[in-house]
Amino acid sequence: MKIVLATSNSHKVKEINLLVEGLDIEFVLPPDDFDPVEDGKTFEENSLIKAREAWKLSRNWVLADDSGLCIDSLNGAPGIHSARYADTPQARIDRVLTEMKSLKNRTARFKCAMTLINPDGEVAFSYLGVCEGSIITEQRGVNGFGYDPIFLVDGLNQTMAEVSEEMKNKISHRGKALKKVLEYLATLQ
Ligand code: ITT
Repeated sequence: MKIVLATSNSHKVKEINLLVEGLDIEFVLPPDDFDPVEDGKTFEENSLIKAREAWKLSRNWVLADDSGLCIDSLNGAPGIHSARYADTPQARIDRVLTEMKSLKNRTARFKCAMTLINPDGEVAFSYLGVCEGSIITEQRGVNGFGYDPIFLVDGLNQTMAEVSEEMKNKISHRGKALKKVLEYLATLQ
């Protein structure tokens, strides 16, 4: 089955297709005019906004994900503003490290809200994947993207940028949410 991935990020489509290799599922980009206004207050709301917008344009199965990093001692920031916390990925990391300079509590989590909409436009399934960890004081590792180099994964002595891609897919907020979505899709066959 074909599923429209409600994103303008073609890298995300490539990545997610690797995860469904061997299954009868292919993720595709939405039409070019996909440009949702992500003005929700939560990951779940923004995920639903993206999913609805992609469904309006395609009337197909649609999967949307909205994700980000939530840091307890920053009252949940950068949260839904993760992608825009500063101009570049490095500047976003630097901003977090500066804001946390004197803070003792370093606990944080990545969240990923996935929303699956069926061809009738109904929400068929939704799930919030969470990955617990803490923010270290100096970045480590070169894999992954975004805030991965400063996120130490709970239970591992590695940052998300030090684990392999395969491992990240197993333990990450996005990997966990996708697993649940695939379990749901398997019940339809
Ligand atoms: P679309 O909305 O078009 O899908 P986006 O890049 O804005 O693309 P998100 O809203 O899901 O996608 O991502 C928000 C930001 O959260 C992302 O740019 C990263 O800074 C951060 N983030 C999300 N998942 C992450 C991960 O696995 N590792 C590191 N940072 C992550």
